[in-house]
Amino acid sequence: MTDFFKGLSPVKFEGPNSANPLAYRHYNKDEIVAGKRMEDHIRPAVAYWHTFAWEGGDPFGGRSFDRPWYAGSPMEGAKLKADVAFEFFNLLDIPFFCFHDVDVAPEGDSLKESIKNLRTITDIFAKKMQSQRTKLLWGTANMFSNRRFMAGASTNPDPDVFAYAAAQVKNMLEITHELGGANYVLWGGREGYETLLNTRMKDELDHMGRFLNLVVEHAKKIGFKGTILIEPKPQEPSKHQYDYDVATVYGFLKTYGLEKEVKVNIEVGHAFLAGHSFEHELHLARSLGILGSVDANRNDLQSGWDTDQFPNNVGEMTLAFYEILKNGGLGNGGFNFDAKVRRQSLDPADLLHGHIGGLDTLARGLKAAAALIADGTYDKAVDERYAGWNTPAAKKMLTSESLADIAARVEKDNINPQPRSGRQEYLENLINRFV
Ligand code: XUL
Ligand code: CO
Repeated sequence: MTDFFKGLSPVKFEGPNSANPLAYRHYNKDEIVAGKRMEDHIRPAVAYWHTFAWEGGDPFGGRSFDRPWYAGSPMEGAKLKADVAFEFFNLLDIPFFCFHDVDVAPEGDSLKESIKNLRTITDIFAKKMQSQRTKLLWGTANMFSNRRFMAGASTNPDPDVFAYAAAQVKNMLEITHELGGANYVLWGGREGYETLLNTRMKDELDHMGRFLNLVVEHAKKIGFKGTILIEPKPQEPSKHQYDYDVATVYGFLKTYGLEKEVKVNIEVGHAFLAGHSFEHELHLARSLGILGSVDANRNDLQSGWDTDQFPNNVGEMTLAFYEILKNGGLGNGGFNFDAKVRRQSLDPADLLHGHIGGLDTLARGLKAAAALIADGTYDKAVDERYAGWNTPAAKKMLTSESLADIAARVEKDNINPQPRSGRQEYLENLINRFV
């Protein structure tokens, strides 16, 4: 045991009336909601990067945190960080974590050395995962921080960078597989452009399509049964990113023949940056059959960048869980807290507060959505809005009638549509009854 969390005890469910700030008030992992344990609905994960690798810097200042693993040799630091991370998973009693290769071990002077460092730490993970219940929700390769990736990874004009990125993903995919990871994520932070003046978009998209096909092929070859996920984001760090939003990613997957192979990992803040709501992205993904997993956080509504705050909006999460429940759940996916405490939140306890608040918010959203669906009034209202399409005449327009047939029928039957209320306020009030 390290002494990082000295004096802090495992977080327990104490119920909504508890005033203990280090207890769950709503997240009760074994409680059955809509026929399933709460934990099995949410499948929550700690993000290694925000919680253990991020040092509290911002564009105007460096490190604000002071963690014991900053001192000494980088590999010793990485081992200490791993010990602290697994103690944290136990304290929270959280079933999953997620990591990038570079979050857990220092990069070496060559790919070979980087992999050696990485495997030293992931071997430690593997041992720890035998003795505690923590599992891997997903692994990913960081192909955006190192300066070699400043013009992209698979979309880089330099084929050597494409090759290096391919080698990195091959290794991280294999490690994810060996650790029993449920998914593998690709977020293309620099797969896009800074300026069109130096960019050939079609070439870059073709290279990205080829790269993803190579990843899917390798996953099959090694017997990885998890889901390959693309995480959409419209910009930041690049001015324009190719995986802009769910709709764009679906078009990309179709173009490169991958719509049956790859799903999406939808992040709340990224949806906002794309000018959508979180539920818009979830709804579209489930309609297209590509909803895979979720990066849970929230964005500051006044800022134009990705603030990665912990979720605390029950109304938003209710609408999100409505979509997820209607999708039949997230399958292999889950809720990764892609969220960080603010840079003034220096204490180990702050890491707990962030995750406790996030989990309680998700629990309330889940229960509200389950109650909304069980009540049925809302679904019925939407069904009624589209009920006209159940008539044989309407169905014929979608199957056999030509444009001319339809036009003739409108004249013959004197069809004269009468507008009906969309009842938005009624629906908003109805949903708020369950939040
Ligand atoms: C960046 C982001 C990443 C991905 C993983 O905005 O969300 O942390 O989730 O690379
Ligand atoms: Co994310």
